[in-house]
Amino acid sequence: MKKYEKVLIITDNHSITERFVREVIPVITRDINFEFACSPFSNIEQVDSFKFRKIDLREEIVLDKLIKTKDLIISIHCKQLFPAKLIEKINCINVHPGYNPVNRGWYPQVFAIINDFDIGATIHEIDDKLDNGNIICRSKVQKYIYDTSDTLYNRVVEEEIKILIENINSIVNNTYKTFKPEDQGNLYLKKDFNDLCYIDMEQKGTFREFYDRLRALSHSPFQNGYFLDQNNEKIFMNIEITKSHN
Ligand code: 0FX
Repeated sequence: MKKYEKVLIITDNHSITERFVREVIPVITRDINFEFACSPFSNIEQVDSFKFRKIDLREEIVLDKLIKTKDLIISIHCKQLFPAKLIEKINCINVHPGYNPVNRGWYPQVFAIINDFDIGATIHEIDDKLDNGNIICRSKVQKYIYDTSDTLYNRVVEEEIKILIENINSIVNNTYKTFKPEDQGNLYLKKDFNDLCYIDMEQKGTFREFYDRLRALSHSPFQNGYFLDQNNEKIFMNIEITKSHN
């Protein structure tokens, strides 16, 4: 198997990429020519010595150049879809903040809280469906009754870094093994999250359902969950949860 030499990291997440540069690249046991890119709408310009160029994966000319010049593309929370032409020609790998196939799609920890799903992190090959390709590795994290979206998300990100460190050499050396996801799992999109944010004050349910909804939507500094007041103005809600230490 040919080892990968010309690797593109494409991302829209500054803090995880910073950790990739500081914690993951140093464990790689040979020199790799990394290039970094982000989406046209991203504001990442540089992490350490790596300058980012903006890449629009909808442009044919961009795809043709990538196909000629790269042999591996790693998406670290890249918000663009990978076109068929690209994934047919180059091995593309995705780092996903969810445990596939249980948590495919948008903001996995939010839907894990709402549905009481398992949650974790996955590295997988990219195929023509969202977060669906063959799995290189995945790992679960604990989910607690006192988690909000952000405490759970932070735990998932730690797991992503951990599995990246454990698997990066087999990925760049092309010695990794994969397995197929067991089933289609669950897929949530950005629209599902936006729908969840509107809280209908007349909705009936249990206190537990409301508690889960509010903690799933509480992620500092964001304002997610809201209801509409008599003037149709949005009133945002966040929950603060404190666990006693006795
Ligand atoms: O980069 P990322 O952590 O991940 C998202 C998707 O969840 C993931 O499935 C996809 N592969 C990736 C490309 O994009 O998302 P983020 O940095 O925009 O947000 C991180 C967390 O912050 C998110 O899980 C929930 C929270 N958040 C974010 C925004 C922008 C909110 O609660 N509300 C928001 O408006």
